[in-house]
Amino acid sequence: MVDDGSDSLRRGGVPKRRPPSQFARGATVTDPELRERFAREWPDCWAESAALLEWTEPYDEILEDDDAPFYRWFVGGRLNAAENCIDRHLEAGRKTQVALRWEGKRGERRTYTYHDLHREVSAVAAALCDLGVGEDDVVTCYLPKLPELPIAMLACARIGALHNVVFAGFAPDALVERMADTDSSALITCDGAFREGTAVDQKRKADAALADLEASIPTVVVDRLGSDHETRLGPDQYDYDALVERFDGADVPPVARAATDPLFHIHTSGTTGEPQRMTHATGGYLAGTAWTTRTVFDLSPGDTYWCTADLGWITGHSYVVYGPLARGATVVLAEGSLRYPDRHRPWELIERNGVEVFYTTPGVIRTFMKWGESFPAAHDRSSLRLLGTVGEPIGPDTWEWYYRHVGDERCPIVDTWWQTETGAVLLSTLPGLDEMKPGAAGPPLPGIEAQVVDSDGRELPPGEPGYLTLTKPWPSMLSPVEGDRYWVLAEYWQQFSDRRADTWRYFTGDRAVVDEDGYVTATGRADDVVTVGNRRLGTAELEAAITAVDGVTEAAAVAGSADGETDLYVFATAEQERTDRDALRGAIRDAVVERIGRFAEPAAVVFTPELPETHSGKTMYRVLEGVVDDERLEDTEPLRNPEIVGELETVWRSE
Ligand code: 6R9
Repeated sequence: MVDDGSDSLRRGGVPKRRPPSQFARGATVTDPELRERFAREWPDCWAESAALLEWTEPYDEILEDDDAPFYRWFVGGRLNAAENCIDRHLEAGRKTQVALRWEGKRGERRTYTYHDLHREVSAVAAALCDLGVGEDDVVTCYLPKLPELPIAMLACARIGALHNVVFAGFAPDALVERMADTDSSALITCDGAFREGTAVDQKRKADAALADLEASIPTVVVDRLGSDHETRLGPDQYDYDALVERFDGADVPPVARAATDPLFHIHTSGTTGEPQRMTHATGGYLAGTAWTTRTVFDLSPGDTYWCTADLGWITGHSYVVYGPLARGATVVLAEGSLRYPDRHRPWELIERNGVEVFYTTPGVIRTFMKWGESFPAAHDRSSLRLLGTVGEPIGPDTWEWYYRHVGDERCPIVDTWWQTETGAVLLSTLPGLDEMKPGAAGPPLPGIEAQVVDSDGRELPPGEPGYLTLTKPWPSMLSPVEGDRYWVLAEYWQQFSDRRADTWRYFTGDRAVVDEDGYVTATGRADDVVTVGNRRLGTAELEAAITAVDGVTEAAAVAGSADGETDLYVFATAEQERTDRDALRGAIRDAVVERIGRFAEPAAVVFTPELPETHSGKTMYRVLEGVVDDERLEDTEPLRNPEIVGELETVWRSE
């Protein structure tokens, strides 16, 4: 049985849902003409996003396109991101409001008011200056989800240094690569972390990387493990708490940065190929994140908000730190796994903190689904007002479960499409205004223009899958440093632009389909391809054919050469009730043959409880390829669920 979800998609026939009226009545954005107005007044409309910030010097020009596609936003303006995220809230009477609520893995709780945040950020900023860090220097932050991480990021921003956050789970080699690539002049890390109860040595990894870098780099070490664990500090290594104590009360005036000055570097997710260095500019990035935090996440000053993303991912930058703090919200930060000490943790966190807006990935929601609805049902979730999802397509079933069992059908869901490169959400419904279509992210936000095109760059009609492109620049867009311009041009701008006509079109790297109402469904990366029998196949299409089979929840297709010849292998997860695996296998083969062709018939279909996923919720194909080719993957640290590797090897062997 093939459940043809894609046909209804083509017709735009997915059942729509109106925003729950209770939400719509109190929504921040209620102007039904917003899109039209932004289209009419583009690019001047973006002054509205800049108006959410405090400027040290006003800008002269909203958008300068002389050097397109290296657009410059809010030219002439000056501002400081940390001042916008902290100081101005103190002046606005929010000194004692909680800015950050942290919950540690061992049940610890720490609360920072905006005043506390100001004090500690200033102390760390003073310490960094004392260590020789100056404006435009780069500081790598290699920390897990501790309050010291957003504090370190904001301390950098305060003095006009760039932060470069590296996911704490990465191995020393990955850290070396990212530090060298950004020419980092300081490092902030910690002694260790607790993983499911046991202490893991973080500093050893940092030390290994530092030894490799062969340069003396001042290193600040946060004490996470406590007094039971002795940490030896080498030369040029400093204890974080001692520095904070020493510089407590320091007055560090925020450095007024040009709007076009860089705020940070971040590397794009390493699902495939080399990590790529991205850079965001201070003014446009902050305007874009603050604007979408208001319009998409409906956050107002004082609202309580929880996003499960790691801070090493762009989502953690834009929607844990900069957007919500620029809005003056209360941000919940939860260290560690959502299943530790037990599966009640996420719901307890929501209940205890009165979380109003919750933002996570389809991967996390699928995990919640597997655990069952009894977990959320056991807790008071009445504080929730809005739910969000990001990182990969969310299937209609997962969407419905989230809507019903987490949001009790009273909370709209924003399915937010965006990328490291875009800095902020670009496709999403406006939660108080737009109808929702489970499975489709939504129309472009006001001021954003998107088109799905064929390989020649011609716009495709609704229902026809193609490449997702953006035809107008936007404030939070990538702002590459001089040395990155060449590859950025080649990677994102070359493919679909008409340079002679000076019309620029940004290529997202995604495949997508748009429906008759202008709702876009991003279906997967265009570059996730497998080559079988000399044919390049998009994994997105293959997987869509497979997940359309009734009973199949997720699928990943990889090429491998288990038997000496290159073949296609499918890894799939099935609904729990479906025990008739052989019948399902048959249905999957039939679906692939029918939709793609006989040449693509998989050599094997392997069922697994979960697919290996990165921390940002993307299937990690390398792990599956390793299983098929019998190559042990050494570095499982980019994985959210490393325990699945052993399991995959077992199911693979028993095939
Ligand atoms: C924020 C983030 C970007 C890629 C993007 C796309 C996928 C993100 C999505 C989505 C479908 C959504 N993606 N949001 N696909 N629906 N709502 O994820 O950044 O790590 O750079 O990944 O993620 O493929 O191109 P990043």
